[in-house]
Amino acid sequence: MNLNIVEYPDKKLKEKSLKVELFNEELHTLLDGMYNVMINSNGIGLAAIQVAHAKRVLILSIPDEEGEQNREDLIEMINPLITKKSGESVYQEGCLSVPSFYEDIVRYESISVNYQDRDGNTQKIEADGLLSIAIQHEMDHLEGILFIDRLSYSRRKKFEKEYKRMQKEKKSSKI
Ligand code: Y12
Ligand code: CO
Repeated sequence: MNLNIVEYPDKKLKEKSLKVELFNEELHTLLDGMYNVMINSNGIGLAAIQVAHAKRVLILSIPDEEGEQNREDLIEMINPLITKKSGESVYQEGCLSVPSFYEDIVRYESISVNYQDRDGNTQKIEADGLLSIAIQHEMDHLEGILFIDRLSYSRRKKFEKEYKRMQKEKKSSKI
């Protein structure tokens, strides 16, 4: 499967993703393709809409204590739903769809999530720390929300200016 990362300001990223009903080979091919794209791009999380598939699918590969991303630790979430949330934490987030930009975002500290795995089995996870933040970031993508949508008016204005400048520089360096 040939997958490419969709980058802001592409309107595709604003789409609300649809519930997955079929846990078939097509879904497994998408999940495997997403894993390759995420790892090759140095990412730790990716939602299907970031590779132009509007499905409620996300993957997470949180580095271990040695900073290694192990395939066995990969979490695949289909149709995730937050059932419990508490506390507050701030983390400097980044997103493969908004390259080279990082900002502090407030999220819930701890969450419980019900989801389905690639075979349609129901799973439950309790998360805090980086995993909790990453799940919330990726679940936002399923609603068409980017982390930059959570910035204050003034920080968002600053971002738009910087991002436009960076895109111009990128374009001119390609010529
Ligand atoms: C905490 C906060 C946000 C998440 C969501 C997942 N985000 C990522 O995986 C972001 C990855 C990323 C990778 C980049 O590439 C390199 O570092 C080489 C990057 O830099 C550029 O695009 C130049 C930006 C973001 C999970 C947990
Ligand atoms: Co993202």
